[in-house]
Amino acid sequence: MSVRNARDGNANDGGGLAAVFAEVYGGEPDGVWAAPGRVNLIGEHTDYNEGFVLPFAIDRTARVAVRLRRGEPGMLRVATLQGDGGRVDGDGAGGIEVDDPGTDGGPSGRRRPGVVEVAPDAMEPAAVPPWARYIAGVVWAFRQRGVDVPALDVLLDSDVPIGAGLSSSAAIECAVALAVDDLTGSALGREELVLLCRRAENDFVGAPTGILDQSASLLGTAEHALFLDCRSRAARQVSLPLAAAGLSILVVDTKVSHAHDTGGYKALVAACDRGARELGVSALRDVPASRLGEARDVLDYVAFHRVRHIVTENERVLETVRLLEGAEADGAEADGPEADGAAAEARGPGAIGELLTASHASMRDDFEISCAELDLAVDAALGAGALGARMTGGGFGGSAIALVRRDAAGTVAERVRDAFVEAGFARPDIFGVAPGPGARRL
Ligand code: GAF
Repeated sequence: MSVRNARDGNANDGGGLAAVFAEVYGGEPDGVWAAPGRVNLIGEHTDYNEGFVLPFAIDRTARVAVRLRRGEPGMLRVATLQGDGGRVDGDGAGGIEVDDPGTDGGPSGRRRPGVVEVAPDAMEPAAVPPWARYIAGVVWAFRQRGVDVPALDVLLDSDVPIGAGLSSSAAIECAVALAVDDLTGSALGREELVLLCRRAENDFVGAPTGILDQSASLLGTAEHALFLDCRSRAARQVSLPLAAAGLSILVVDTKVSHAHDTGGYKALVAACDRGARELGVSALRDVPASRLGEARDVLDYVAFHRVRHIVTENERVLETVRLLEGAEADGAEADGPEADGAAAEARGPGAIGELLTASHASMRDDFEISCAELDLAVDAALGAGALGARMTGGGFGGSAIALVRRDAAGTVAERVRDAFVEAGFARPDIFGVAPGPGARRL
């Protein structure tokens, strides 16, 4: 049995999107920009605790065709090829005007998506349908920063699955941010765009998230994971030569969907803040493992367990980086599939499996953000020979990842699917991902 690649059957190149843009808005876009989703290899919920993360950009992207209508006041028009995004239900429309979607399709033969119009003085979350908030929020954040963004037409498409814990929303934000940065000449630079997108997500969408997702999407590079210190924002590319090591990473999208602007994520942030306050530090990053005994004595049950996850997870990230960089330092020995044996598995990607699995246990037991489907995905993958497995992303659903030997990928996927059928769960979507390039103009 084979495992399909992430891009099979759903890629939409820039030219295709530009052609649909012309049908929808009339006229060519100024360009098409793409930004990837991410898999977080390890380092979960450490970002807003000023700790360490190690995500990689995946080979699935959100793409936006964009045109500035220079000289026109700042009306934003947005449309999407995803789902029924262009259509909003009666009372959700607020101050938005929604075109009737065409039914005949244009030369592309596809149904023309509806266009949502957002007047500059109606630029607030309640006036924008949920899918469009990530676009409007970025435009709003540019304007808040004093960048003069004129009227703008945007057409979105994406093959990052929504609600799967792979940062479909950050991918949209980053694609739009790069487009607006390029077209307005604001030249903020990628590090600033990370912060701007986070602001859009925190203050416009209303999700109190950290900088993990936007950093992976904007700063990621092919064949590498991004080691990021979320306090100093120092970033380093760490080689992740999966194919050369004879390895793959499988994503198991459980189809249990999650959202971070709802209560669960906010409660976690609040518990971490409480833990930090009661331990007298500005962020949990500053709690060493040697203080966990004391933390157990002074904190309530919930705060202690959240703190313990953050403290141990930061250590696991550092150890993962050590193992990956140790292999890099070994140099030539890591070259080629021939190096798969004992040496490659003592260091390098083949050596990080146990850390991934320990991270999952910590999220399940201390952070309490797993669910039956994620636990089953992890257990079934490990039972089928995966080197390590963990849930990835914010939790409460979404995806698990499994580090597997390439030649065992099909078997692992099949065993996970069988386990889901046996448990009576919905059929998961299972696919391979590779570390791909960060956001770019197509
Ligand atoms: C979500 C958030 F958006 C990130 O900032 C991060 O906190 C992650 O959950 C958990 O590691 O993806």
